[in-house]
Amino acid sequence: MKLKVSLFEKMEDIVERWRKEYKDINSIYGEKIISDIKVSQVLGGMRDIPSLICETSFVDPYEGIKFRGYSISETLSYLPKVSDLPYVLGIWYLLLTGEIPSRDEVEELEEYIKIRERLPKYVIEVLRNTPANTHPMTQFAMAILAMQRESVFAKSYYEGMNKRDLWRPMLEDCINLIARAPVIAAYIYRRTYRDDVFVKPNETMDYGANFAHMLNVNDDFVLDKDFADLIRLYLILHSDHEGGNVSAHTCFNISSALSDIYYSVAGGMCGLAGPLHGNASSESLRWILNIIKFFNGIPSKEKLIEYIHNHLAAGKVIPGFGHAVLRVTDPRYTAFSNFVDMKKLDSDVIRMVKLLYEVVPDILKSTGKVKDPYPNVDGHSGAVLYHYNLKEHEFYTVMFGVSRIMGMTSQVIWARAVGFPIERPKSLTLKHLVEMVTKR
Ligand code: HAX
Repeated sequence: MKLKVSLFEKMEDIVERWRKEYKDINSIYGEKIISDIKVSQVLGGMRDIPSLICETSFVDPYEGIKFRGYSISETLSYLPKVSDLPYVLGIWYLLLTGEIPSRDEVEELEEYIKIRERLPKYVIEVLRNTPANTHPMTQFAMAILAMQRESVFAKSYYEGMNKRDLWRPMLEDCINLIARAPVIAAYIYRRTYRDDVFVKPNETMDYGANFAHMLNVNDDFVLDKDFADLIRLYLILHSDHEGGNVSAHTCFNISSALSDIYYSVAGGMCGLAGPLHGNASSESLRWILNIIKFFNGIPSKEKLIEYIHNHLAAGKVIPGFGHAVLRVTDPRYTAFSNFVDMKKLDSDVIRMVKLLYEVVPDILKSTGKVKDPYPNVDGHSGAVLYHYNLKEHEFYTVMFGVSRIMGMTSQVIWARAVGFPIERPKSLTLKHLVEMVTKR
C-alpha cells in the first residue's frame, strides 16, 4: 500500500536526527562509566540499574510519567481535542515523533489508520476456533501473533532490505497493528461475554469513540458520549510507561533480534497479562467487588482496615497499590479521579476506590517494607470501566494492551531507526556473583 500521510515525510527527517544523536553520544561518551551495580540489584530483578534507553517516555518517581517530556496534564491539554478529551492517536504521534501534532496532522492520521482497520477473516477464524472461556489476554496475544504472516518488515528483511531502511516497513506494520488492535479487542469482548455478534467499526468515528462503539457494552448500539471520553482517556493514559516495565521491555528485547512487531508485541502482551503488571487492573476490581460482597455494601473505615490487615497477613498483595518506580500517587490514578469528578460519577465501586485511598497507604507504610504505599493506575481504571457497565474485569488487561501497543510500537520504531543492536546482558551464576564480590 502506498504510504501517503505527512507523518512518513516527517519521520524521514526525524530518523536522520535520531541516528546522528545516537551515534554522536556513543562516540563521545561511549567509554564513560555511569553507575555501580549492587549485588542486591542483581538479585532484585535488576531494580533501578540504568541500562536501557527509552526515548518515548520517562517515569519520574515523584512526578510520574512524562510523555516525550510532557506531564499528563500537559499532554491532555496540548493534544488536539475531539470532545472533552484529545484524539487518541495524538498520543501515538507524540510518542513516535516527539512533537505535539497539529489538528490537521492528527485528523489525517486518524483517517489513515481507519482505512487499515479491517480484520482479515483468518484472525476471526483463529478466535472462533478457540474456546470462548480462554482468557481474553490469551486470545489477544494469539490474534496478534496470527497476523505475523502479514509482516511487511519480515518480508523486507528476508528480501534483503538494507538495515538502515528497515524502520519504514516497521512503521507500516505498526500502523496496521494499531488500526486492528481495537477491532480485535472488541471482537474478543463480544464473543467472550456477549452474544458473539460482531459490531462493525463505524467509519465516521474517531479511534476512541469507535472502540467504545464496537464494545457496545450496553448492547443498545447507542454511543454513550461519556463512555467514549473514558475510552479516549484510558487509551491515552496507558499508552507508555518508559522502557523497563515487563511488557515494554519484553517487546523491545524480542524486536532486538529483528523479530517483527507481531512477534514482539505478542510477547509483550504475555508479560502484560501478569497479575503484578497489567492484570493488576482486573485484580484490583475483583478485590473491590469481593470487599463489597463480603460486607454486603461499603464497609466502615474500621472494618475495612481490619479486612486489609487480614489480607496482608495471608501473604497477599493489595492490587492497585505500589510501584517499582513511582513514590507518589500515580498521576494516571489522579487523572481518572479527575474524570470521576468532571463527570460526577457515583456508585459503590467508585466509593470503594475513594475509601481505599483513605486507608491503604497508611497500612502499607506501617509494614515498613513497601517502598511506594500509594495507588497506581490499576487501582482506579477498573472501577470507572465497571461504572460504565464494562464489568468483565478479566477483559481490562486487553484494554490496557490496546493502549500500550502505541508505546511499544514507538519504542521499537526508534530502535530500528537508529540500528539498536541485539540485547545481550551477561548472566552470572550465584557462585560467579560471590566470586566477583570477594575478588574485588
Ligand atoms: N501490597 C502488599 N505488599 C506490597 C505491595 C502491595 N501493593 N507493594 C509492594 N509490596 C511488598 C512487596 O511484595 C515486597 O514484599 P517482600 O519483600 O515480602 O517480597 C515489598 O513490599 C517491597 O516491594 P517494593 O520494592 O515496594 O515493590 P516492588 O518494586 O518489588 O514491586 C509491584 C512493585 C508493583 C510489583 C508491587 O508494588 C505490587 O505487587 N503491587 C500490587 C500489584 C499491582 O498493583 N501491580 C501494578 C503495578 C503498576 C503496573 O505495572 N501496571 O501495569
